Amino acid sequence: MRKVSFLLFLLFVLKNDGRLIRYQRQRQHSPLPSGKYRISPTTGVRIALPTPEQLQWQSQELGVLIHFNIATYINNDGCIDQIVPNISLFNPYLLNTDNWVQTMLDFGAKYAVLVAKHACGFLMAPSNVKFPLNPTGKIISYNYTVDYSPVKGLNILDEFIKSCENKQIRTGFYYTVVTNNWLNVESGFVQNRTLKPGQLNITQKTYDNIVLQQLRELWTNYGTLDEIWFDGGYTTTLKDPITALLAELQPQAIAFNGYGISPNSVRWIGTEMGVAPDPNWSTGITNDGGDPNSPIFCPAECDTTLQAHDRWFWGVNVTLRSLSELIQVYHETVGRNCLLMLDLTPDRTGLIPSAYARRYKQLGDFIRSCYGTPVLPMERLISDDSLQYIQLFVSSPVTVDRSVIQEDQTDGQVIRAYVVDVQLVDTTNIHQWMKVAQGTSIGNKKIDIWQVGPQLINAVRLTIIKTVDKPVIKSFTVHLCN
Ligand SMILES: *[C@@H]1O[C@H](CO)[C@@H](O)[C@H](O)[C@H]1NC(C)=O
Ligand SMILES: *[C@@H]1O[C@H](CO)[C@@H](O)[C@H](O)[C@H]1NC(C)=O
Ligand SMILES: *[C@@H]1O[C@H](CO)[C@@H](O)[C@H](O)[C@H]1NC(C)=O
Ligand SMILES: *[C@@H]1O[C@H](CO)[C@@H](O)[C@H](O)[C@H]1NC(C)=O
Ligand SMILES: *[C@@H]1O[C@H](CO)[C@@H](O)[C@H](O)[C@H]1NC(C)=O
Ligand SMILES: CC(=O)N[C@H]1CO[C@H](CO)[C@@H](O)[C@@H]1O
Repeated sequence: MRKVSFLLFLLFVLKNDGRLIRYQRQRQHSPLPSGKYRISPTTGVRIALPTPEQLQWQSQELGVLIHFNIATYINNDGCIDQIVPNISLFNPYLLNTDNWVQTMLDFGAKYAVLVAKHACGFLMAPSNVKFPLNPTGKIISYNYTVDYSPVKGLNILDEFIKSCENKQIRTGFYYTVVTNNWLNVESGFVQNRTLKPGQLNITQKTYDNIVLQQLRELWTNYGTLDEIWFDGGYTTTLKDPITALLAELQPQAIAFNGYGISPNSVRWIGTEMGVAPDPNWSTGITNDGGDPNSPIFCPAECDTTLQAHDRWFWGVNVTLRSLSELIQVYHETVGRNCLLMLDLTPDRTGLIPSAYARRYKQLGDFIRSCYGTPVLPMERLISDDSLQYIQLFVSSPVTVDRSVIQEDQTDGQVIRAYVVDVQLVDTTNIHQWMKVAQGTSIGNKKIDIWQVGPQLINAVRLTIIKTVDKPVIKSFTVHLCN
């Protein structure tokens, strides 16, 4: 009991009823336009401010990127080498988007982005776009679409959106602007090389018009989109028109690779392995761990595969990554302030193979059982200056092996360094704390699995040791996981 009174002497008690700390600062919603920064009143440094959309997006933590397209029907992961698969191959005769959504729920995904068009050029939606061939000028329809395939009439994008909306999963589309094998386009440009079977000859201007018209169709016909993927970006010629189209049709959408075209941009972490660097900041625009001093809020997304060897489309006889590897991926992405966007691959029937569905559920079950319910303290204490958070378990000590910290980033990410230490149950000296974790970036979430292993403790303490403004901790919890 002496330990408790010592702590109470030092600290200001906020809540002792076992509920979360209520430390909601009264904040006026930022009058600044989005994509801006503020000047810290305490240190004078620039602090990048998120848009409400970016904050909401970051809090989702888990999503899926659905690779399903004509490349599902060939043994080449994404039509590498200018391949144009025969349209009659596309035949998902059992397609059921509710089946996809069940897997998303089992995993815990809050959002789903569907590949509407990948490198092959095949569009999974009907399209009214027409364009002239080079050099004849003959006008043809963009007919490399689902409407000219064996499942003509099936509106996969509509079904996907409806199934997701039924379960409150947010939605978006992926449309590669820079590659289109059918139209002989690579790196954003129509190539001058001998056409391969199935390829057409068009001009660059025709191609740019096709992209803008199809983006308009995708961004008009399927309601409000939450995330739009610009894989590989866009050419400088298309930058301004795409910016204008986004502002006109889907201004709220998060734009992956979208710095410069949308205030709601997020960045790629730089690898497809499912590992974020530590530290990983919510700010900065480079494809790595970011930059705490950047005045641009642009958090990172970590996309990676369930199938082994970086395989994105469903493949014959492909092995899946093990559960333990995927758990590590979770810790090295979500646990390092990155969103984990796991690939989801319906097979050639249009369903998620059952072995795949089981692996997603195993990962979801792990996340729910490990992190779903924290070990609740008897008391939570917070220092006046918000630099220390303590949880007390004194009358019933607990064994825990990890801590999870979340920073409230409404006014920007401000914490620059922290330490977590514990008071062991057999501690005799009340000043004696043992360090179990330390780090720099927190952001949306930082998970620290303690190197020292499980510990039987009376108290755990988070100390913010460096910050550029008064910190606001959204949550600080401890857990015990197998
Ligand atoms: C595509 O496949 C269909 C059905 O097998 C075939 O009839 C057609 O000739 C093929 N088209 C091309 C261009 O190879
Ligand atoms: C698409 O249009 C071109 C040009 O008219 C034609 O050669 C091709 O057969 C059409 N493809 C399909 C699948 O209808
Ligand atoms: C395309 O390649 C051909 C053959 O190499 C060449 O004669 C022609 O000048 C090239 N056209 C352009 C626009 O580069
Ligand atoms: C496309 O047509 C133009 C005009 O005839 C020609 O110069 C060019 O070489 C053709 N491109 C390809 C890849 O065949
Ligand atoms: C897949 O595995 C089966 C059984 O081992 C084998 O017969 C088949 O050839 C494999 N297919 C491919 C594309 O690797
Ligand atoms: C500020 C900082 O720590 N930046 C690091 C972010 O991550 C990249 C990639 O690992 C590092 O190169 C940076 O130094």
